[in-house]
Order: sequence, then structure tokens, then C-alpha cells
Amino acid sequence: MVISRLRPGRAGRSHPLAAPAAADPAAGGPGRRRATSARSRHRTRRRIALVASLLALVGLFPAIARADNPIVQTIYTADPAPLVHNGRVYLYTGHDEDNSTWFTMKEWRVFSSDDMVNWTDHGSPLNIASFSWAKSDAWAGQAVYRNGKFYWYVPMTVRATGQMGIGVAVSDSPTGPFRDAIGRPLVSNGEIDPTVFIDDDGQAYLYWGNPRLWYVKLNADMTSYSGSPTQIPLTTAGFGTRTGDANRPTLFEEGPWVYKRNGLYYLVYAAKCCSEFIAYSTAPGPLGPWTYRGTVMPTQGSSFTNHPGIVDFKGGSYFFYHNGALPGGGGFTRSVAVEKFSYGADGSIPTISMSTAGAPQVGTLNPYVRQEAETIAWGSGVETEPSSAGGMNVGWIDNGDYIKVKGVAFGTGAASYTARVASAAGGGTIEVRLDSATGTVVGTCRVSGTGGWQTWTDTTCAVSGATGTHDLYLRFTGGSGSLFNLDHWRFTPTGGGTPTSPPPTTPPPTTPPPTTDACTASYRTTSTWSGGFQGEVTVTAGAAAINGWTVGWSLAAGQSVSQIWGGTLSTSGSAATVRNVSYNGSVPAAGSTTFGFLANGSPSTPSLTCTSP
Ligand code: FUB
Repeated sequence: MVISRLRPGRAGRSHPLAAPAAADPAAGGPGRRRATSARSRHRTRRRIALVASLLALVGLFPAIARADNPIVQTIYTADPAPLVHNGRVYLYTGHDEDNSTWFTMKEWRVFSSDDMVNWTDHGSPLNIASFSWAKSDAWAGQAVYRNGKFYWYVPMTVRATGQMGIGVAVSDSPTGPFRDAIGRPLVSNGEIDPTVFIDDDGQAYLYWGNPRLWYVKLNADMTSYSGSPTQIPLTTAGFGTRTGDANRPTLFEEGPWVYKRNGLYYLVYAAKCCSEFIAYSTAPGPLGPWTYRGTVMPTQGSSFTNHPGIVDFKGGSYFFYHNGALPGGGGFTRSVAVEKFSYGADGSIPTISMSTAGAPQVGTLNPYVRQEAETIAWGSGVETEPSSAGGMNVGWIDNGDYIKVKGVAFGTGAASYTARVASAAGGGTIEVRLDSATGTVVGTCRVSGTGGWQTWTDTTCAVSGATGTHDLYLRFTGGSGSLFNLDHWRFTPTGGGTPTSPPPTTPPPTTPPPTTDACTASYRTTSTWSGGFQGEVTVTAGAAAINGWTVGWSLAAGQSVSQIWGGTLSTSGSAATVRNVSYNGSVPAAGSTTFGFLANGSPSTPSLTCTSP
């Protein structure tokens, strides 16, 4: 069938029908992103508008379960690879370009969550241009953690040969940036879809393949291997029986995912073609012998491929996959989704069906600490882009767009809402609503023009009636066109007293600091209330990039820090010391990053020191 000729990795093929070489997708500044994004925006808008109208219907009929699958609504995502690290799930995906008619994929993306429903967009820390030897086809990969580093194994077309090869990128942080670890393919035999498994004895294995299934033993450095790539025998006992394709007698197609649970080794994979379903086999060891165990997920969901990823997280087991569920979705415009499941007593994986409900929330979201605007359970109409303040921001906000944040624990009540916003236009309004996009308004924040899409300021509004736990809807209203951007937000609890407007503050430096300093730090108070305040510190690198920073100051009498984000705090007497966290230690020359904190006491402007190793 036609699709079969288009599928990757058939014996003897080297992707003659692959998409044209990727345009350079390297992230420029937010301005550049906005310019390039504009072209695709109208296309994206058409499908998102459909989502919005469907959800509006759901809002009118609250008895209908609200959809949280697929996980990402701002772009098409594919080939999920989850990784659990330090209490969060990091989800590594591919990115299907809008309107694709082939696996047109130029970059990989990272999202993360600590509750399985609200997902933070970390943008694209790795793309085809990260590999000087690669031409195109940012297909299915997997990231693993070892010895303080994150290794991301990804397949691409090798420019010199036109064959698929597998590269390895490395980073100190799960969200990157990642760089090519070895400057060449780790392996290249025309086959795809790497998965890496590290056994209890420390031996790491790289598996990959379509149409065959390969493995090689990785060395402890995770960027080289011992021995030669070796085929895993594809027997019908191990991988089931396929009929109608003499060249492929077993069900194994592609997308292997290997892990171990209770001493049993699992190999989960896309089976048969096309359309694929998800099957699994088990073995007593990492190299087999494998026994076919049946279906994990039947053929479903408007995409002729599927792709598995399985993790355990906070006591539950989760199956990630992709389908064509977003408007405009299909075999080349896919979306990643997740279901929770339980293993059988014998270690079997049940048959799992795709759902629109997705996994249940684990815990609740704390609205009284900084939350990134790009932490989203469901977004309608909005997109994301790199923020000049670090990380991502939500942009392309039009009248009627909204963001849903699920399971927000207001407790005894919120007194105010503060959002970090920017607008090169006239701004608009943030309606703070509960439980649906048309639910009770508990606050209304006005956003004014700030003179630039990346010129950030805070807006604060009073909140009343937000108690207990609710889904939070930030609904955006205003005139026509883009209204404003949103970087992060938080609520202030009623317990601290009546919030006041933020006092006049000293803006962060707009010019680079003296070249002799490794870094400088500036402070501003972002809100106050009776008995407490919130502060923000901007760390700015000098003439050279820095890798790690430490900010120190003396707490004034009566001050104590109760919460911090974007840094780790240690105190000794009145001395407060904040060090970077993994994602914001690297600051380019003259670039800046921020951390924030909540404190008891009265605000004062501290004298800050900033050092970098
Ligand atoms: O996303 C491109 C290819 O489609 C992947 O490498 C395969 O696993 C299939 O999902």
C-alpha cells in the first residue's frame, strides 16, 4: 500500500521520500521566533480554534468529562520518551511541523510535570542543527540520566550517507541545552528509534531498529560502545506472527522501549504496519530470549504510527503514546497522550485504550509559589516561545483564548493574583476564573502596553472567592490581534493580610554590567502584604558567560525567607545565600536570569553580592 512505500526503514531503503532538509531551527531571540512563528500561526490558529469551540461546548455541559489528552495543544508532538528525575516526569518528544505530509521533523521538545496533568513547556533544547553531520529527520529518541548528566539518543539522516544514524547529545540539565556529545553518529546502519536501558549492574544497552532489531553495549561514558551492533533474533515466539508480509514474519515494527520491573525485562514496541498497534515481549535478561506477551494498545487514534514510553511515577504506572487527536491531526501531525495503568500480578501489561481524559492528577498545584505561564493542563488559542527572562513564555494571546491549570489548591483563600506580562500592543485583561472558561470570575487583572513583547512588568489584582481546590482558567480578553505575553504568575494568600500594590521598584539593569565582574545582582520587591513580601533578584553575567552563580545578602531584622524558586537557599544567622538551580546556572555573556522568594517581615533593598566560579 502507498503508506507502506512511504514508511521509514524498510530493508534496502534510504529514505528517498524524506522531507527536504530542515531549515535551521536554532532558536533565535524571541523577536526572531515571533517573526518565524507568525507564518505558521494562522495555520495553528485554525486547529486551536476548533479545540476552543469544542471545549466551549464542554464548558456549557460540565457533566462531560474535560479532556486533558493530548498533553500538548500548542504544537503537534510525537514519539514520547518519558524520564523520571527528582520528582518530575520529563517528557522528550519530536515535533511534527504543521500541515506535514511526511515525518517532517526538525527539532525535539521537552515538557515536564510533577502531577501528570499540568505540563511545563521547556521549548526545544535540541534540533537537527545541533548535529553538524545531520541533514534532517528529527525522529524518535530517548533521554536517560547517568552520573549527573542527561544523554539524549536521537535518530537523524546523516548528510554524508543519506542513511539514518543515531546521535547522542549531552546536558547537565534535563531541560538542556543539549550539545552533540561526540560530533558524529554513535551508530549508523540506516535504522531508527533508539532506546537505552541501564541494568542494575551498571551495564547500559542501546537498542534500535526498523526493520531489524539491534543492540550494542554502551560503555560507562554512555557515548561509546564495546563490541559491534548485534541483531536480536526476531522469532515469532519472541515477537508474534505477522501475516501478509513475507519480508517481516514477526510483529516487531519499530519504536522499541526497554525497561526492567521486578526482575523481568520488558520490550514494548510498535507492531505491524500499517496501522501500527503497541505490543510487548518479556525476557529473563536484557538480551532475551524474548517471549511475545500480546497487545498493550490496539490500533486506535487517527495516526498510522504509534510509539510507546512507559514509566513509574509517584506510585503509579504510566503509558505514553501518540495519536492524531488534535484538530488537523493525522499520521504526520501527531500528538502525545498518556494513560495510567496497573500491571497484573504476573507482571503483565493490560490492554490500554486511548482516552481524552488522560491520567488523573497526582496531588495539587500550589498557586502561592511562582508558576510558569507555560505550565498548562489545556491551552486554547495560545502558543509558547522563548522568553528573554529565561525559559518560555505564553504568547500569541488573542481575545477569548485561555489556559486551564488543573487542581489548584487555594486552601483558605487567595487575596491577589500577580502576573508577569509584556505587550508591544495595547494589552488587555486576564480574567481569573474557576472551573471553566465561563466559570466564576474571582479576579480581573488589567494588562497595559509595556513597549515590547519581551519588556516584562508585573500586574496585580485583588482576588476574592478562590478557596479550596479548583481548576483555574486564565481567560484573556481585549481588542483584536495579539494582546500581550505572559511569563509567570502566582497568587498571594489571604492569611498574610491585605495585599497592596507593588511599591516602586528599581528595574533590573538594562546595560551589561562592568566587564570586570563575573556577575552582578539586582533586587526588586514585587509585592507586599502585612507581615510579608515577595522579592525578585536578577543575576546578570558580565562580559563572559558564566556557569553557576551565587548571590548573597544580609537579611534585615525580622526578615526570613519562607519560599524560593529559581535558586536554592541556605542561611546562616542573617546571611542568606542563593545558588543557581540546574536550569539557570548557565548565563550567556551580558545575559540574565532571575530567582524569586517569599519572605516574612518588611521589605528592604539589600546589598547583594554575586559570584561565579
Ligand atoms: O516520528 C518519526 C517516526 O515515526 C518514528 O521514528 C517512528 O517511531 C514513528 O513514530
